Amino acid sequence: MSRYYFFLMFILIFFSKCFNSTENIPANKVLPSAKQFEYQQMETIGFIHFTINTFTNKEWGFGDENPSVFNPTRLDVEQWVITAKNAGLKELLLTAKHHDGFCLWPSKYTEHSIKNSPYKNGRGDIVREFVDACKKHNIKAGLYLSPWDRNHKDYGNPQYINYYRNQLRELLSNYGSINEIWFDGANGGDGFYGGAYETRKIDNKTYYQWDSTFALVKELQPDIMIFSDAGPDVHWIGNEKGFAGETFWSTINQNKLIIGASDTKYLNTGDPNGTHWIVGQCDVSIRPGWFYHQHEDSLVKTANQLVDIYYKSVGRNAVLLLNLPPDHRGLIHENDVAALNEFKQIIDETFSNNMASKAKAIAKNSVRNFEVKNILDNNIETYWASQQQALPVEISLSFKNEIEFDRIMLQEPVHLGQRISEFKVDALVNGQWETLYQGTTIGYKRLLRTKQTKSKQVKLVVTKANNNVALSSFGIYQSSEKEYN
Ligand code: FUL
Repeated sequence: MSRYYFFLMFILIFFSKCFNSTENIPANKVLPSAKQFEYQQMETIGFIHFTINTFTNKEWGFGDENPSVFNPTRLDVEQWVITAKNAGLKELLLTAKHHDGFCLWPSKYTEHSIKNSPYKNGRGDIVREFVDACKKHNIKAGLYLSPWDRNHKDYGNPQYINYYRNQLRELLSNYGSINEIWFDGANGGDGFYGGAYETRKIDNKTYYQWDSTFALVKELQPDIMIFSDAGPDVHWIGNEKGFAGETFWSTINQNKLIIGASDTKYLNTGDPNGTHWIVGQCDVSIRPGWFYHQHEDSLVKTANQLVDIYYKSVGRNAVLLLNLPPDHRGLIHENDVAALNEFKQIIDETFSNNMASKAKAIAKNSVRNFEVKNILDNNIETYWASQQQALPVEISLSFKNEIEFDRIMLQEPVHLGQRISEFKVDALVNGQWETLYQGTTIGYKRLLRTKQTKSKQVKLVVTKANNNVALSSFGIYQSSEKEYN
């Protein structure tokens, strides 16, 4: 009996070794954490800029505002969450405290908060309402806690760091699971500072003692994603337009990054030789400002502008963080909701029909268990991989009947690292190969806008990569008629 048992075990181990997925393909040195991989797959998330500025019509409050002006009359946090959800956003981040220092929760460490406002007669807690609404509608919740605080008397002194960490403790201990914490790098200098009315600049490198603050954050919420100019989990893309670089690596040298003082060009491209994996995040507002201003009601970005941003963020291997600032009623304005809904419709119409799913995929030198059909199954975790490092590598899709298209989607299985740095897409048009697109990086997702093309055969040619080429998706689509209208 036991002999058979051992024999059976041997056979099982032998086969599991033969079919073990990662053994055949060398993984890259720098890889995303499981949580970063999951985070990237959210693709689009939203920002909610809402505070005392909404009522004073400012972008940066000075810190001397009277809490009595904070008085939303029809605040409906669920409307924010439902609006975001309808637009396909998977997470919402709320400005729990912006640079003016006013807190949307009744912090016990300051009087400059919602507890001294008319909202719910001082008994309100918008962080609580927000987190609960996110939970109810199954969307992740994140918080923004501005390090720069123009209200606090101690800002600029070491005591302020204790205050800041106490607030972090409140937010990360009392509100359940928080998916992301957003650390801003701004410091404009002047402020109220407890009545001092002066300019206080800090040393970006030393003042906040970020290392120990990050450690505290992870201690309080081990799964949280930390965003800042320098990561460690997610980094700023270097502009507030929502555009990642056309070449964008999720790898970067963390020691070259300083919160509040990083090279924005470097943040925008990442680094093929980067030592750390940090997801790129493209933040942009649906309006010119981050906070609501009535005079911007006619300046809401159009659905087509949002679509363009989508191609330049999600379509360039980054996550899109779109700001939707509620107005003084406490609602996301009708114009914003309309633009967002139309944006979602265009994206859905474009990407709902992947013509490649009817194609026959062909590639030479596949590694066993990583067959080329894996690029057609809409699953980032399954992929085709090349047995050899020799380049170029070609993956082609052939169709029974001619297809007509103008959009292409490519994905690398980035849980094995980011590899490709030069590629082109060709199509056979009237018997001749034509190059539709030449590009550099692909990463988690690359979306290509090509000219309108009719063809029966389309191929991806990879000419540069830092390891065996692996591809998890090759999709072909026709853009919605609503685009550019
Ligand atoms: C910036 C801030 O100064 C803006 O007010 C806004 O919050 C934006 C997202 O980040 O650095």
